[in-house]
Amino acid sequence: MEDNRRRHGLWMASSNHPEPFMTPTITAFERSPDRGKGLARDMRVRWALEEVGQPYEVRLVSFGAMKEPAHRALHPFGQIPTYEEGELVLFESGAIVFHIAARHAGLLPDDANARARAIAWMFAALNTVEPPILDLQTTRFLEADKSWYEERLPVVRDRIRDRLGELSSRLGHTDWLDGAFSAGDLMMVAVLLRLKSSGLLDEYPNLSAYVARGEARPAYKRAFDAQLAVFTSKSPTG
Ligand code: GTB
Repeated sequence: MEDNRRRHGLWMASSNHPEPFMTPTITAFERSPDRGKGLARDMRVRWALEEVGQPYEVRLVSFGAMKEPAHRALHPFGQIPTYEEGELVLFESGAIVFHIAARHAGLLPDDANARARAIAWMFAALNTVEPPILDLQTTRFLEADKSWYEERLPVVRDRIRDRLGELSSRLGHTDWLDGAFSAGDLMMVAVLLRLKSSGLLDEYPNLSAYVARGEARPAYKRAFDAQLAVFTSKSPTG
């Protein structure tokens, strides 16, 4: 971590003793609709911060507050997560994770080509794998009362299977997508986790094992516990 910070000139210049980054603040749901399952997109940001060992603060926002001007100044679409670090304000979980990975050691390889490939996997997770998964969630939660729901559901599930099959073939018997664990794996696992309740992941044992490897990482567990604590401390039933 230290070498990477020096390379990017991010040590505090006035100090004899190098200081870490300014503590970033992220936003998360005050009451996540997933009831602490770690499926909201603050989870991937928390995980990245935990992987690189960067402490962070969390500001919880309600659905109402997300749409107020103060939050929209940080996030034009009135969503979470956001990321504030000094004067820098970011939105979009992909951009935030990339920023964290670029500024700290641990999530992107030093080799330039391997680094570019890890970034490509981040984009693949967000642009190629996540969209059909989001379609399934939209269909299940917002379209279940439509006359065509029963016909549409298998079509949407098959589109996900197409992507999972391709990803499964590429992963093969390896632990991670391209050598050592990277931000590409972090993003891919975060995206695939949203399929857990669908049963689709179980059809691809190597992908299930891949997701389990991600979940077994100590940094993932710390991030998961932190977001769960938000839910359990707020839940009327504890
Ligand atoms: N592309 C953006 C990013 O990657 O950061 C998408 C951000 C986004 O969709 N944020 C959601 C949000 O703020 C939270 S994560 N929604 C409120 C709104 O749009 O008004 C999406 C989410 C919500 C709920 C669950 N869940 O209950 O399981 C999972 C994921």
